[in-house]
Amino acid sequence: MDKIKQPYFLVIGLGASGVSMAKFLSTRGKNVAATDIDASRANIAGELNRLGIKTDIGFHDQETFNRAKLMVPSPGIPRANKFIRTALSHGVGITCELDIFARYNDLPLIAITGTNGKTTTTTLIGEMLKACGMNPFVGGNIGTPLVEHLMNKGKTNVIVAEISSFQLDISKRLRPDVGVLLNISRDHLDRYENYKAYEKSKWSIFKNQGPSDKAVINQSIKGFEKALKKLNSRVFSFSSNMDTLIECEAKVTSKKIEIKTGNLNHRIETTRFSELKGSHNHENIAAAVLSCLALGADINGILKGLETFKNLPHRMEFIKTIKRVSFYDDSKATNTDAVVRALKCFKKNIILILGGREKSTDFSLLANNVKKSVKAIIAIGEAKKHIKQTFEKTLRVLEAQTMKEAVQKAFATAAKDDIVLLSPACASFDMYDSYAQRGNDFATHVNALEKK
Ligand code: UMA
Repeated sequence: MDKIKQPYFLVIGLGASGVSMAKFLSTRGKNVAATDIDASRANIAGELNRLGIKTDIGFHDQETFNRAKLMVPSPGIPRANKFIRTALSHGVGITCELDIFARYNDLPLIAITGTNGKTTTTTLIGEMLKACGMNPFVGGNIGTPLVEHLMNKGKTNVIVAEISSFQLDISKRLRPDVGVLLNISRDHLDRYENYKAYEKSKWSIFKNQGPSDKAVINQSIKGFEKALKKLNSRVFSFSSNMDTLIECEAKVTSKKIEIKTGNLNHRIETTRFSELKGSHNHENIAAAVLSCLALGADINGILKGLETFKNLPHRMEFIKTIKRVSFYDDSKATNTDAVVRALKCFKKNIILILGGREKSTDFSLLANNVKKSVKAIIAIGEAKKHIKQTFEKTLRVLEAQTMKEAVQKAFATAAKDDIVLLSPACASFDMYDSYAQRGNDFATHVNALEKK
């Protein structure tokens, strides 16, 4: 890299998050350098160079790291990365998108985290606030980096942000007006030292909150009681368990959600919302309603937003029924807990397409639910062998090299009224660029079955 003006910010990784960050810092008059280890990101370098941003593409140079004032790694790049670690040992500072956003943002912020259901809940909150007449910016881990809002504020009057544990890991300053923790279960164990470290990262969403802030929390999360003692914010809790530590503001049962807070006493009949199936989705609704109420929104507007909500693609998305076999795309289920939730939506007769890239995944966590409702497993991707070893003694496990083969084998195995469910419990990156591409490929091959 040519000589860079000192002092400079070093943006590490030029995916969605890094590109927006480099541009944002540059618009704020900062000296910026950026680097991405992937040579194919060269296409983005030209645009950044024209903004005066120096780039190292296709490699990382330790000197560029060591001479920076502050490093801003993308969420997918851990602090344990060797270039980052070495620079830290040379006294270089580190910050992240959340802290930079927190520094410049002056709007109310609802921040949603949890292992599963983040995107659905974030989107639902956005729809509810719109129905209440507000102008939310909906971004973060869901796809649009938060700093995009800072570059184009428009008429936005509230921020609704999906936040991942990766984003929380380095953050020191994030202080959401409403923080939301939906659930915690085993995920990303390839990145964290252990499960406890992952849990800690999730709970840290509340760490800077004060008495004027609100914390919307699922009481069923292990550690709730301990956390309650440490929280400074006002808690709005929800739960599907009837036996709770403190009175819930939202009680979730199989058919309804009872909301009780202040003078409000309202019952939501969940059977009316077929787009959001399963108790996990009812918890997402409860969290979304409480978050909007915590922000001061009106219940009638909130309910209007719920009425018109359409489920997101690749989350228990019904594709079609062919010869009485129904196909569902749940490609977004990238951990075992999400698969358990999906399996619970059907009573039995499931042909499950499972596999992809593991994240230190323990497939045996699926054993009880697989036993109850799965007839056969079609194993795909890098995890094929591990899946076969885990389940072959209990049920039929077939391996498939491609999604086409998986869909064809699942259909050949299915009888009338069976369900073929893609719910992989793994990341997609061994075969695809994203879970969405994986889900689309599944749907393409399902649609092709009819033409045979
Ligand atoms: N890279 C390096 N050096 C390395 C490793 C990677 O330069 O040592 C580069 C890669 O070549 C690539 C870039 O870093 O070009 C990727 O950065 P990234 O993984 O942070 O991905 P982004 O495209 O910036 O997307 C990130 C989030 N990705 C992750 O957290 C892994 C996106 O969440 C998010 O939507 C986006 O920022 C906008 O905020 C995705 C995700 O999978 C959906 N999140 C995880 C999840 O939901 O489970 C946490």
